[in-house]
Amino acid sequence: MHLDQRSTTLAIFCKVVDNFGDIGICWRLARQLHGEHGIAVTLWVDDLASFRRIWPSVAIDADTQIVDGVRVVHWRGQDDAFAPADVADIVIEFFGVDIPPGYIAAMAQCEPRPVWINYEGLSAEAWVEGCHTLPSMHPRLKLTKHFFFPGFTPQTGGLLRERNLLAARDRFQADPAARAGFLARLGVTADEQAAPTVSLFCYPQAPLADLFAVWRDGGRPLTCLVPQGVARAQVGDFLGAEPVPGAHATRGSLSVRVIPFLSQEDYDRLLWSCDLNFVRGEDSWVRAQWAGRPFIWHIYPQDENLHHVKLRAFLHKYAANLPGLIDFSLRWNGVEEDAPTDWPALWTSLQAGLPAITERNIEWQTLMLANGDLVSNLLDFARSLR
Ligand code: TRH
Repeated sequence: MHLDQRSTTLAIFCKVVDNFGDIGICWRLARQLHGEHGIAVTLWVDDLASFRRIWPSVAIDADTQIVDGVRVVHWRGQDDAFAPADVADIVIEFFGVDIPPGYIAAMAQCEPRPVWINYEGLSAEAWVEGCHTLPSMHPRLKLTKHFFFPGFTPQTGGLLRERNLLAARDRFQADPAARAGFLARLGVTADEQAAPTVSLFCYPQAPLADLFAVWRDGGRPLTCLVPQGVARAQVGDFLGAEPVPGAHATRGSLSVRVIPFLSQEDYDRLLWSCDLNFVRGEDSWVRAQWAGRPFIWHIYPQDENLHHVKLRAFLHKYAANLPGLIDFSLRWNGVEEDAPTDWPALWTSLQAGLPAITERNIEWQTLMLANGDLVSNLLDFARSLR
């Protein structure tokens, strides 16, 4: 049976491990599958409160709800029973979460079997290409799961990108009034808007106090916009106040303002509005690449510094000829801390490299566009299995 677009059903199982990346990516995936491909999507989420942070129209007490055409089910546990009729044509387990055993048992009774995909994390490491689309047989049941990896090359699933994203970005960035109105809506004053503006989204252990000191003593005004909840302790220390939306302070050349934690769509507008974006994890990292502005990536920390390998792999591919960006990124991520970090020198070198980084972003986007968008690639792969 071919996966006819009009009748295809798809289920995504998402557990919010910590932070917002899991639900951020799954929600983006679900919206695009439904909105651009007409697929009937059911998104199973365990933590509706986190979901609501990035999409305010989500009800946190509903067992089932329709949000933007996507059926959202509150995933409460592993004990539910399912019939084959409950099983979708395509089943996606995000980051290898354990799908309810009853659902898997029902999958094994379906004829034809559903396409079962383990959606993996994004990495620039070379081994990803060899694992992308690999099959894995279920130990007991007649079921096969396939690994699907986002990535930066044609031998991977590519990057998530909505069909209208770049056109919407270009319209916004070509319209100073759109930026002014958007930032004003967040409480950013005209003076703050007039200075070079940085958005900050990082993990709490970022060396933020050091960077704030460089910006404070830099001699040229700089505005830093921080969504609520980001690096709360260090931002609070700088402000000398609770880092709640609207809290702000200017010390020396640096103005820091806490803005509300934004919807996913407004977060894109923030990235499009700023001259430099500090991003983290996976989804905001990809959004920064599509925003076309220079960005610094704070990678999700892993044990035994495994994330350092992943960071270097990306920097090697993206920033090979941008030494100022590499040096700054490594130190921002706590790599190569053998000698004391000269933050003023790192910031000066990064700033000097911004024109070359902007050039590289244009080239990088062309390369990424050539890989196709992840959702189309995923559907093509799923159809190839049926
Ligand atoms: O929140 P994160 O650190 O999520 C992490 C990473 O995804 C990591 O890879 C994963 O292993 C871990 O979760 C479990 O960073 P990320 O991936 O950028 O996800 C944040 C989401 O929140 C993203 O979709 C952007 C969105 N966001 C908003 O919607 N509004 C905001 O104001 C901000 C700052 C982010």
